Amino acid sequence: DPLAEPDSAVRPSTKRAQVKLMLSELIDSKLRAGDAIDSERSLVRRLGVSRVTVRQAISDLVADGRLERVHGKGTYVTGPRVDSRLHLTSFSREMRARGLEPGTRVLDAGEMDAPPHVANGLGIATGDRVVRVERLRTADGTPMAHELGYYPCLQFPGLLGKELGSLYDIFASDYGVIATSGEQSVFAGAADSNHARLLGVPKRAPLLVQERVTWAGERAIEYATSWYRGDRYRIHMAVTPHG
Ligand code: 16G
Repeated sequence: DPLAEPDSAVRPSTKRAQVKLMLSELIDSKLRAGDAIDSERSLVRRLGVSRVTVRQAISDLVADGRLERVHGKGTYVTGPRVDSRLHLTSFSREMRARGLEPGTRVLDAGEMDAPPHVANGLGIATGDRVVRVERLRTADGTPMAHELGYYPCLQFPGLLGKELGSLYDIFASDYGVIATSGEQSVFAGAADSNHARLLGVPKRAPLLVQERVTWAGERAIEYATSWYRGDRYRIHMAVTPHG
């Protein structure tokens, strides 16, 4: 019975916590992202605990984001999360800083009259022309985020004719525009069928939705919404005393 021989003095007291710790050690030492863990049945047999206990321990690890259940298939070790600091940075830079190769698939790009919410965010008049860019962002080929951004035509003439990889790089190199500040909000969302398909996650999987207005000095240059995979991101922020 592997649970009967504690290898350290601080062994959790409940069977559920013991099985959780054991599985988590197994994940750290022997398994990699994408590997399946043994079936419940075989864990029950190997560990000599009840199926309920195994199920609870697995649920705890799913809740912690270490495992994910794929319906009808099994339970898998999740990939590492990108710890996103709430700094003003671009997707491309954030990924490169982590040794991941950023990628972009332009899903749609065109010019349009700014709808009211976009005009409002950018501080321009409704109907002013904006470029709308919809992109799928990848890291080492894995879909990470779906981004939809609006950019004032007045500030970025000819933007549509460019290769829309890193927008912030284009803004800097081709327009001399550097993002200097932003207002961002983060809220929870769930994948609809479109996001599920684009991001390769199950329908209703949790997403982190981020809305942001980005400024270059006094001018708003971007109104963007990003849908980040909830299983690949953690938003990290430094907190300081208020007032
Ligand atoms: C980030 C921004 C997005 C911006 C993009 C530029 C958030 C939530 N979103 O993903 O608004 O358009 O970076 O990255 O931070 P790029 O230079 O790689 O296109």
